[in-house]
Amino acid sequence: MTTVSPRVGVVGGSRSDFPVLQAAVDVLGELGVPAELRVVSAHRTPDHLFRYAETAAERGIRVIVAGAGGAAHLPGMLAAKTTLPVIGVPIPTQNLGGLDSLLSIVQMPRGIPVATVAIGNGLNAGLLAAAILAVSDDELANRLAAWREHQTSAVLDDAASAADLTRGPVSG
Ligand code: RP5
Repeated sequence: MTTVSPRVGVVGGSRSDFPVLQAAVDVLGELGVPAELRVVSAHRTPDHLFRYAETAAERGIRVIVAGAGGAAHLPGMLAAKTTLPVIGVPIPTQNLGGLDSLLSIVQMPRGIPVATVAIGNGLNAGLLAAAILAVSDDELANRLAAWREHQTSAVLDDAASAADLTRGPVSG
């Protein structure tokens, strides 16, 4: 049996982050990009975080998507330990709606960048990871362009249906 090495490492601070992060894994799957989904916690498993970051590139990982909620240090700490691009996903939180996660992730100090998507937007994290890989992968770039075209058609179809509804039933 041959196993395909993941090119994108999708990690969350807790399994409770997985519903948001699954959207990244799913769209990467649609685009034919192998991805893994793991728990890596900055606070509960800090040594594991260091190991993950230090070994990611040699395992074939090219981009890391990291979701965390609240005191969301996971994306920043991963970025501090690897030069692979890191995309942070602010996870929605119960008391502060994920604004806490967003501000924790987006306010990185100079020298250690983390790309940050909108609160709860795992889909965009997956698409951005694919776009980064597509820079050096023409076939993936074509699949990404097709994905975008399909999205555009779906939006136009919806708009056409909505226009039909506002016109009401055809008489005569
Ligand atoms: C963060 O704490 C995780 O990223 C998660 O979003 C949040 C809550 O974790 P659980 O209490 O659900 O495990 O580290």
